[in-house]
Amino acid sequence: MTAEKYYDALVVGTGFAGLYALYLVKQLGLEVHAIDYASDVGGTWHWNRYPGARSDVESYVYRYSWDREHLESSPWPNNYLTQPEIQAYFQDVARRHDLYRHIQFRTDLTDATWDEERKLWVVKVSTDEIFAVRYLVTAIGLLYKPHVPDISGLDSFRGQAVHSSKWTPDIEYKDKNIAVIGSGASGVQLVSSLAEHAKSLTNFIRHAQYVLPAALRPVDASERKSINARYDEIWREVFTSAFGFGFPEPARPVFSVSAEDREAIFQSLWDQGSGFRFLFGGFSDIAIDEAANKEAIKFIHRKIQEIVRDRQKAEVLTSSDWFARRPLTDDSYYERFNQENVFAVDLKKSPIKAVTSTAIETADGKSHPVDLIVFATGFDAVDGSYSRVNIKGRNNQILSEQWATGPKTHTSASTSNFPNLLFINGPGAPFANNPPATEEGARFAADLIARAEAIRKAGTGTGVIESTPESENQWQGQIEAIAEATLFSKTGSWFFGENVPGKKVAPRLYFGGLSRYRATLANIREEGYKGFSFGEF
Ligand code: NA7
Repeated sequence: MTAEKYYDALVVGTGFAGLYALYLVKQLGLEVHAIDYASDVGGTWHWNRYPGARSDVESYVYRYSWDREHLESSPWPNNYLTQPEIQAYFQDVARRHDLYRHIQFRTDLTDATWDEERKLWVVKVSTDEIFAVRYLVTAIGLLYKPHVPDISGLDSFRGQAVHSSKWTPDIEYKDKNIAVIGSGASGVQLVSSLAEHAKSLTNFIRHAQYVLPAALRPVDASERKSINARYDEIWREVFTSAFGFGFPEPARPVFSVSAEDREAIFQSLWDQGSGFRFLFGGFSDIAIDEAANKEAIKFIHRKIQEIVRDRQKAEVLTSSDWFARRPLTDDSYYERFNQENVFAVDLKKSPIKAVTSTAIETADGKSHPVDLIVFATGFDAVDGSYSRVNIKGRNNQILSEQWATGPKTHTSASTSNFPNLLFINGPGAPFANNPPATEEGARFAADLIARAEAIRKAGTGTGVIESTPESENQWQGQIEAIAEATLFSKTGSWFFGENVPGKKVAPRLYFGGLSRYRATLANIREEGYKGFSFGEF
């Protein structure tokens, strides 16, 4: 039998959330170990390495806020970071803070069982090792488990088929007939980059989206210097804003200004770039008010008409949904459809019927010859990252069964029946710029552990962290009420689990904003960690 290896804490995942959690738990003086199925740090940014993969949050706030020296010195040449640049940043962070020696790569979490008697998690991993740990800190990503639709005949396809998050550098795409299925953040970037080299590229689109320009540009030394000088102010603004993207979020409703001013503001947002900025950086009510949303839609539709010359392609690219999904950002997606070898297929009109050995056949009788199929079809998101693992809590409760009617957590940190199991950036996390949002979650998890350790060491309790079902219902109630007040709830997406057939439809993220989330956590701390218990005697 394999001997158990004991650690005070095990951190699972080494993306933004896990790497910082590892850093913080290490600082508590605990014996901490981390595992990651990947071969290096980076989380999402390790896996999503398709051509054109790039962050759509500006470089100066797409990073950690807490290492001032690194913040000011780590290189970023453009206003948006590419996947290789982000991966290099993670590697640098891990090296600077001596984190690598705690991380075991190529190791997947498969099972975790709570041992009530010993008050430990017994964790099994893909290497057949067994860990016994007091705290199980999971930072396993919002978007990890690929969603690949079940398409008839796919097995017979003789070309290459790959999900966007499984792209490898050896995949040949130059001079190939390429199909990109999906038009979310990944699909849009893939179309934009692959079309440059493809023999032909066809984007199969079920719901067209709204793609705003990035306005990608170099950042020179003087701009960088002025950003460095303002970092305190920048992070203060980030952490006290609703979405944390580094731009102001005016309180001005769309119809509080004249039509002429509105047009000028939309144009300025368009020129500055970023889908997030367009949604949140000009007006306060685009994501919540139908009439306001329609004004934004009108503007974007007009841009599509202006850019895309072929009327039929433009029609396929024109969404009839609310502009209230995750906003998309890309400089050349729409332009690509002016290439004669780039096509757009409307899957609502002509669904995919089957894949043959050499083509994708659609219901309108057309056969689209294809050598490479890229499934940019998204993920079994949020709780999907957990349902692939067998997690058994108190009284043999299975986590995926407890969450079958939709996941519930107390402020995204923990869930009842699963003592000392902590989530960072899991269900109930704030919808916001990811690095600062995960920083909040990681700091809170570390604070919970510090509190539990203090109680345990003082002998006033077991130090077993648990949230109450009441506190979870309250948090989920807030999540639902806020989501319901937004147009996000009126457009299907992974935010609600609607992208995966059979998945319980329920809001999975907190749309109340980063600053409110931060304030909630601060109040909980001040009120003696209200809603959590620590096994006090
Ligand atoms: P998304 O945003 O979930 O997009 C997935 C896309 O794939 C979207 O266009 C879907 O169409 C499409 N899709 C999903 N299933 C199918 C089937 N069965 N047939 C055709 N098309 C399908 O995933 P991404 O990887 O682009 O982005 C995920 C996140 O990563 C993103 O939010 C960023 O935060 C980074 P639909 O719109 O559902 O009709």
